[in-house]
Parts: sequence; structure tokens; C-alpha cells
Amino acid sequence: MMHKAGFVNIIGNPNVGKSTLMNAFVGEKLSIITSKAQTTRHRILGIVNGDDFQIVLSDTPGIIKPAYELQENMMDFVKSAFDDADVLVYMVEIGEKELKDDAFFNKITNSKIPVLLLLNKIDKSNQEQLEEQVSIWQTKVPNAEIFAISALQGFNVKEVFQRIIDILPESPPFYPKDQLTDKPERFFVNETIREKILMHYKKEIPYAVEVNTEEFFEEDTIIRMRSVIMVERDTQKGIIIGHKGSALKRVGVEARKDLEKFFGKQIHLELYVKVNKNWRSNLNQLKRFGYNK
Ligand code: GDP
Ligand code: K
Ligand code: MG
Repeated sequence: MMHKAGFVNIIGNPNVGKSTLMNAFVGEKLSIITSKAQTTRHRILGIVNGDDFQIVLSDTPGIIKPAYELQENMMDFVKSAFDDADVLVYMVEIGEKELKDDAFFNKITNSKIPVLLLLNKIDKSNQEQLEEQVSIWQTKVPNAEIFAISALQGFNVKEVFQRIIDILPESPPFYPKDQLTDKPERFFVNETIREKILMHYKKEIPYAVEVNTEEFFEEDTIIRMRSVIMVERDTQKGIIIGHKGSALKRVGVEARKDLEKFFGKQIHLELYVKVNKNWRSNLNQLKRFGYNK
């Protein structure tokens, strides 16, 4: 039986729906999703296995102009997504004008590998607007094959999936057929907690936060975990904890619910907050948190 396999790397501006698409393909919530830019900070693999194919998807951070070391590292993840792709998925959304970074845009338009341009969120548009946008994008990225989709509602997602399988080269699988991702379990604990922080705290707080799960003990019916929420300043620590610990408690309760779904077991989650000055600009700290390529 012929087997196909390859790397399908999803890139685009912040908030266009890259992580939503990846989760829709994989059928699991591997990537956290919020309405805020810079929700995704890493390159995350989602592996979709069939009898005769393996699609290795990469979700990446939205393309931005880096302002500090953490963001430089995030953009390195995006760069790496160009290097090993068999198919580039360039995602844009209805109403979007262009990519904020010319270098990345030129890489896409000059790409030697197949580019699928996904015009996402068409549930928010009408027929006329849609046709107009498709023709604009066809002119801008003539080497791309365009699909109008709604990652959220699943419209045209199956068609894109099928097209990817068509394009994939003949190859044995790159990962064991029962593997879902390249990230360890603790990574998903960190991300789930960070998603709740993105949802519940304002402005700069989520961007000053990193989460590190220090303990993860799996027993028969329960997993016991202890995670530290790192912030850059004492004032931020106070805000995260909230009045009599109420804000932190809400994060813990919501994260635990999601984690119970994700792992299919009862979860005991202990959270605490620590100040780590300027971790976002400190190369050694960033390495420890997995931001080296
Ligand atoms: P990313 O930053 O590119 O990874 O985007 P996310 O997947 O985190 O999604 C950003 C926001 O757009 C979230 O609020 C999603 O629910 C929303 N979104 C994603 N896909 C669609 C879609 O097809 N239609 C609509 N209306 N919203 C979407
Ligand atoms: K987002
Ligand atoms: Mg994302």
C-alpha cells in the first residue's frame, strides 16, 4: 500500500484562526485559542494519522515585528516553519489587507513548495465580499491555491484536508502512528493555565506571564500537578492572585476542568505565583522555558 507523509506548516498574521484550524484537523485541543494576539508562542506539532497517510501539522505564532527577546524567539519558530514544509498553509482572514512583514510575505510568494492560501472566517462575510477578496488574494499570491473556509464552523475544512493528502509526497511516517504531538504532557498543562490567564486578565498581564509545571504525578485515576505562574513584577503577582486569592482560584478551577477533559482523569492542580524579573528578555530563562529552537 502506498503511504504518504509530510509537514504542513500553518503561518499567518495573529488571530486569523491558525490554532483553530490545527485543532479542527487534529480533533483535539492541542493549541490554546483566544481572541488575543500572541496566544500561541511556540511551534506546536499536531499529527493526524490514517492507514495510508500521516500529516504533521505545525501551528506557529502569528507574525509580528519582535520587540523583545521572547518575540524574537517566537519569530524564529515561524522561520523554521518555512524550512521543512512540504505544504505551506498561509492563512488570512476576511477583511485582512496584508501580512505585516514583507520578508515573510516574499518567502510565501516565492515559495517553491505548494502554498494553500486559506481565506478564513467566511462565516462573517457575504458572497460579494468573498468573491472580491478571493480575486484580490489571487493577484497578491499567484502561486497559491485558494480555499475559502470557516475553521470555526468547519466549512470547507474537509476539502482542504483532502487536498493536503493529494499533495503530500510518498513517504513512510515520520512519527509513530499513535503519536499526536511532539510536546510533553506538561506543556499542555502550562498552555491550559496560560489560556485562562489570557482570558481573565487585562492588557499587559498575560504577556508578562509564563507557566511552568514543576510536578506531574500520574496515578491510576488521578493526576497530581503543581504549576508556577511566573510574572515580572510584584504588582503583577498581586493582580494574578486577586482579592483573597479569588482571581487565581478561578484560573485553577477552569484549568482543572479543561485538563480533566484533555487527560481523561481526575486532576489535582496546585498553583502558585512567583516573580522572576525580566524573564522575557533573559536568554537563559527563555531557554529553560523551551524557547530555543
Ligand atoms: P491564531 O492566533 O491565528 O492562532 O487564531 P485563533 O485560532 O487563536 O483564533 C483567533 C480568534 O478567531 C478566536 O476568537 C477564534 O474563535 C476566532 N476564529 C477562528 N476561526 C474562525 C472562523 O472561522 N470564524 C470566526 N467567526 N471566528 C474564528
Ligand atoms: K489568537
Ligand atoms: Mg494561535
